[in-house]
Amino acid sequence: MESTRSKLIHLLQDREREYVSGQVLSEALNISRSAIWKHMKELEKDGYTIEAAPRKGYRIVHTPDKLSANTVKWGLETNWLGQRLHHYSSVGSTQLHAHEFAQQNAEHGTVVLADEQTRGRGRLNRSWHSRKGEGVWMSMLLRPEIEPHRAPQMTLLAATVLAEVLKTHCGMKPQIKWPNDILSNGKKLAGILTELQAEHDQIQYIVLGTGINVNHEAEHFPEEIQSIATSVRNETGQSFELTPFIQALLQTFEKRYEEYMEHGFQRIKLRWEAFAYRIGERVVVKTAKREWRALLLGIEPDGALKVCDEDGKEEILYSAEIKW
Ligand code: BT5
Repeated sequence: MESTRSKLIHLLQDREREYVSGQVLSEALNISRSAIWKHMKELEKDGYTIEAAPRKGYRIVHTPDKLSANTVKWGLETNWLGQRLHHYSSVGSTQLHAHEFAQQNAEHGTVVLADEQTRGRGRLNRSWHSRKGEGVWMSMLLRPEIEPHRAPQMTLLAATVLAEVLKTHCGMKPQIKWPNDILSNGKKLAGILTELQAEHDQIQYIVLGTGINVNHEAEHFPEEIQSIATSVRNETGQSFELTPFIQALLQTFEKRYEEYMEHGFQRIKLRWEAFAYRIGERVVVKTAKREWRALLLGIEPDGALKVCDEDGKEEILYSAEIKW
């Protein structure tokens, strides 16, 4: 059902605003004209407005704002990312669904989206607040042919994509705080969670989760994060439709991912540096064992963090948090 429907959308989309006859559609999809009609009724349930004219056929006159697999795929210019897309109104965590799909051999590029997460998660079992309809709560299933030790580069790659789209699509000036935070004016706008499944030195798959606060008003955040969290709307005074924003994210991610696969991390590093937060400044760094003041020197060619302590001793960190 799903793939016929997305083919149907593509056929109508190729001839945007023009009628496509039931005969043409039924031949292209190899289904009866009454089956076409049933699909049109399903699309209407998703919020599409479809005009059916005798002897002319069908055309889509309005694509809904409502998030659904169909609305995201309508007009999505990617080759593989999000071409298999699952949308839910409410889930515990999109990460869990993506892991399940991965274990059922779902394809590279499968995307899981939800309007709301009731148990959204951050790193180290922290929770991620995911209010209904106001943000992008999305997990991508990736099967990159890279060594497992390079997997953290995916987080940095995703961070540059988020920053790039927030800049071009929303006119913002976001900053990336190593490794996985996107900030605006020092407050957290988005977070990334990269989960890896590897065996025998080979990546089985990666589930890359992104949470972006888009249309929240300040008071929509729970009290405990009100002083640290922000949203696109909070920062720009404008609300944004989620569908085109998600499409821009998927399109940009696919482009940058292919660039990374072809040319390696170097180009991503340059982009990352253009958005980097507090490079050359003194910060507090925290690892599992200690917390200390250090100068943030930047990132290494492999994406690791380079800092210098107050005695001038340089250190390269693979896992740490920049506190402030
Ligand atoms: C992250 O963790 O920043 C990763 C967030 C990833 C969320 C996505 S949403 C789609 C997918 N499905 C999931 O279940 N997760 C992924 P971390 O660096 O550990 O930051 C977590 C901390 O950020 C929390 O302890 C809070 O202090 C804060 N926080 C929680 N929700 C927030 C929000 N909506 N906006 C800003 N900060 C938040």
